[in-house]
Amino acid sequence: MSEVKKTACHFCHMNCGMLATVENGVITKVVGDPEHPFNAGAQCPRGVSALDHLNHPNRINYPLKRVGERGSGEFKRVSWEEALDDIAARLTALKEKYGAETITTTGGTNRTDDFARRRFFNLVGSPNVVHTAPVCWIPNFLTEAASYGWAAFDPEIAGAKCAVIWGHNGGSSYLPEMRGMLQAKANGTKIIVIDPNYSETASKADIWMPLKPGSDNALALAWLNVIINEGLCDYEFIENWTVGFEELSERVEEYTPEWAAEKTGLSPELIAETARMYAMSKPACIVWGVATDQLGKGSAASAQARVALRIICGNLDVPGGDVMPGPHPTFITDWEMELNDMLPEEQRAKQLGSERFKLNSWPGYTMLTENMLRVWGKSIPAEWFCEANPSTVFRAMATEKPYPVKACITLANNPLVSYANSKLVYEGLKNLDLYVVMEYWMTPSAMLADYILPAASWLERPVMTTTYGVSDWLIASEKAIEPLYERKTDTEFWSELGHRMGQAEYWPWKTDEEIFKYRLDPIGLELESYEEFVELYRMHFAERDYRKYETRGVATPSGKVELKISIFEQLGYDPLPHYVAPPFSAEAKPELAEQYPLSLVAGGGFMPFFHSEHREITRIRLLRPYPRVAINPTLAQNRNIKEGEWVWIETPTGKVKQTAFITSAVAPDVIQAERGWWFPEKEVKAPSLMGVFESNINVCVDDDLDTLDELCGSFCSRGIMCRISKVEGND
Ligand SMILES: Nc1nc2c(c(=O)[nH]1)N[C@H]1C(S)=C(S)[C@@H](COP(=O)(O)OP(=O)(O)OC[C@H]3O[C@@H](n4cnc5c(=O)[nH]c(N)nc54)[C@H](O)[C@@H]3O)O[C@H]1N2
Ligand SMILES: Nc1nc2c(c(=O)[nH]1)N[C@H]1C(S)=C(S)[C@@H](COP(=O)(O)OP(=O)(O)OC[C@H]3O[C@@H](n4cnc5c(=O)[nH]c(N)nc54)[C@H](O)[C@@H]3O)O[C@H]1N2
Ligand code: SF4
Ligand SMILES: [Mo]
Repeated sequence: MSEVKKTACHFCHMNCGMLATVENGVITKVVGDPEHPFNAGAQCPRGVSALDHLNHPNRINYPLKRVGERGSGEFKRVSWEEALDDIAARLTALKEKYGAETITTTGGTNRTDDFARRRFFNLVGSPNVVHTAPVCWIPNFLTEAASYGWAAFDPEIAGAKCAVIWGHNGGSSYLPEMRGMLQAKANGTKIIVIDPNYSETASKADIWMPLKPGSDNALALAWLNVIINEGLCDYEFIENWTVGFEELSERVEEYTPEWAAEKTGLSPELIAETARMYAMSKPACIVWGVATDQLGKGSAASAQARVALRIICGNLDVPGGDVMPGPHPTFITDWEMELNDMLPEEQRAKQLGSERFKLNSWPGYTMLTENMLRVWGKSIPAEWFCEANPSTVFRAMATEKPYPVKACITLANNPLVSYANSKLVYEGLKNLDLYVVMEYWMTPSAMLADYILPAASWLERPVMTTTYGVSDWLIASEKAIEPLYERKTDTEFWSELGHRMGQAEYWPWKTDEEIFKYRLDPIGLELESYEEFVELYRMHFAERDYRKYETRGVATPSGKVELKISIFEQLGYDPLPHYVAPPFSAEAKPELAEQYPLSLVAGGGFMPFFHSEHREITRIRLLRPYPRVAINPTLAQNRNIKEGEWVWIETPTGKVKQTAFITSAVAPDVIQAERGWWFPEKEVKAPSLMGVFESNINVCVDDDLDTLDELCGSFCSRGIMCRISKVEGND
C-alpha cells in the first residue's frame, strides 16, 4: 500500500511543505510540496537529506542511562519506564531538598514542544527556563512590544517602496524568503542591506552598507538625526498616535552622520543619503535580523533606535510597512496553553537574573502582558519572552550561587556549542546532580548527561507552525509514520514526566494530534480529527487588518505608540534611544586594542548547516567538511595565510582554529568565523567531547555579566576584539 503524507520539514524555521511517500509503513521518498506557500516544491540540501536523518546509524533510538563517569561516553540501554520513573523520583527529591527553582531546563531554537516545557515547569514551580532567546530575536521583539504593544513582526516587502534588511541574511538563513525579496526588487522595491559582510543577500541589494561589526546602534541613531533634522517625518502620525517625539528629537541631536561615520566606518554622505531614501520611500519596512540581537550590551538600545525609525516615518502597521500581526484570535495560542498563573509569585521572584535583566523576565513580562491583554485579549508566551538568564544559570550550576542549581533538562539544544563561554557551560553541566538530554544524536552536551532520551523527528510527528503564537496564522502538517524504535515526541516526554510528578490532570491528551485538535477547535471548523484539518485546510490565516491602533488602541501604558518607552522607565532603564559602545570594541576596551587588532563576527547562519546540527550527515558534510573563517586577502597576505590553511582565532576569552576562507566579502580588519562546530567523528569522551573545544567559536565569546545587554542579558557575538595566526606544524 502506498500513500502520500503532507509533512513539513523542521530542519530550519521555514518549515517547508514536504510530501512523504509511505509504502507498507516505510518512507520511500520525500519531495518538496509544490502547493505549500513557503517553498512551492523546493528543498534545500538539508531538506533533501530527510531520509538520511531519519535512518542514520548514529541516531539515538532507545533511552540511555550513564554507567561510567560523567563524560566517559559509557551508557546502557534502559526502558522508558525505568528512565522516567528514576528522573521523576530524583527531580522530586531535589525539589524537596533545594526548592523547585533548583530544577532548570535549556532549549534552543524554534522546535515543536512550544508550550509543553513551560506548562511542565509552571506546574513544577520553577521559573528557571532558559533558551538561546536573548541572542535570537528577543531584544528586538520586546523593545517593539514595549513601544507599540506587539512586534511589527511581518514586514511587507512586497508592497514596500524600500526595504532595509538589517543584520539579516535570508540568502543563507531563510532561503525560501529570498524569492519574495527578489520579486519585490523586480517590482521596484529598493533594497538596502546593512551588513559588514558581502552576504548572499547583500549581493542582491541596491545599496550595501558594510558597517563595522556591532556599530548598528550608531547608524540607527544617525538616521534618526538626519530624518528629524530634515523634517522627513510623518508628523500626522506622530501628532495623533505617539508620545515622546520632543524628547527623542532632543536626544538625537548629538548623533550626527559625522559622529556615526567614525563609529561605523561608513561615510557621512552615505549615512545621510540612505536615511533620506528610507524616510522618503513610503511605505518602507525594516527587516530585522538577529545580528542586532547579538550585540551584547546595547542590543535593546539599538532596537530602540530602529523602533523609533519605523514610528516617525509612519510605517507602523500600514500595508507595505512593518505590520503587527497580533495573536491568532481563535486558535488556542501557546500563551493560553502555558498555565503561567500556576507559577506562584514567590517562585517568579526567584527567577535567576531577573533582578538585573528585567525586560525578558518576570518583571518586564508582567507589565507587557497586562497591556497586551487589554488590547489583544492574549499575551505573548512566557516561553522565550520570560526566562532566566542563561549566563546567570550556568554560573549558578558551576558555583551554587546565588543558590544551587542541581538539575537540568536539555531538550532541542546543544548548550556546549550554542551559548557563550563554552568552558563555563561545561563547568556548569558537569556539576549537576541530574542532567537529562532529549536528542536525535550523541552530541557533546548529551555526552555529559545522566539520561539521553530518543527524540522523534519531523517525519515521525505532526508539526504545527504557529511562530510561538506571536502571529495570526498557522500551518499544520501530519506525521508520515509512527516514531521508529523507541523514539518519542518532545511533548510526549513532558506529558509523561508530568504524569509522574503529580500533573496528570493537566495532561489529558494522549497524542500530539489530540492537543492540536483541542487548540484548533475554537476556530469553528467542526473537525473530526487533526488529520482532517491537514487534509482539508492545512493552514488558517486570520483576517488581517492594518492600522489596528485606530480600532483596538495601543497596548502600552499610555495607550499611544511610545517613542519614550514608559515600561523601560518603570523598569529603571533609559526610555529613549541612546548610544552604547559595543562591549568588546577598541572603544570600550582601548587597553586591549593593540594586542587584539581585529574585529570578530562570531556567527551568522550559513549553508548547509543549521547551527550545530547535521555535521554527521555525509551528503551535507561533504559540502562543507571543515569550519571556515572568512579573511580578507590583504589580511591573509600580511599573516602569510593561504586558502584552506588552519588559522588560530584568539580573543582574551579563548582560542580555537578554523580553516581560512580568503574573500573580499569582509574588510581587512574584520574576520567572520562560523559557529556551531564540533566533530561527530572525533573521540566520544571527555576531555575531547568530539572536539567541542577545538573550533567552536563560543569558546572565544565572553559572557561576563557586565558585557550583556542590560535589558535582556544577551551576549555579544558581533564585533569582538581578536587576533589570528597561522596554525604551525601539528598544533
Ligand atoms: N556565537 C554565536 N552563538 C550563537 C549564535 C551565533 O550566531 N553566534 N546563534 C544563536 C542562535 S540565534 C540560536 S537560536 C542558538 C541555537 O542553539 P541550538 O538551538 O542549541 O542549536 P542547535 O545546534 O540547532 O541545537 C539543537 C540540538 O537539538 C537537537 N534537536 C533538533 N531538533 C530537535 C527536536 O525537535 N527535539 C529534540 N529533542 N532535539 C532536537 C539537535 O540535534 C541539536 O543537537 O545559538 C545561538 N548561539
Ligand atoms: N542555514 C542556516 N539557517 C538558519 C540558521 C542556521 O544556523 N543555519 N539559524 C536560524 C536561526 S535560529 C536564526 S535566529 C536565523 C538568523 O538569521 P539572520 O537573521 O539572517 O541572522 P544571522 O544569520 O545571525 O546573520 C545575518 C547577517 O548578519 C551579519 N552581521 C554580522 N555581524 C553584524 C553586525 O554587527 N551588524 C550587522 N548589521 N550585521 C551583522 C552577518 O554577516 C550575516 O550576513 O537563521 C535561522 N536560519
Ligand atoms: S531546512 Fe531547507 S527544506 Fe527544510 S525547512 Fe529549511 S529551507 Fe526548507
Ligand atoms: Mo536563532
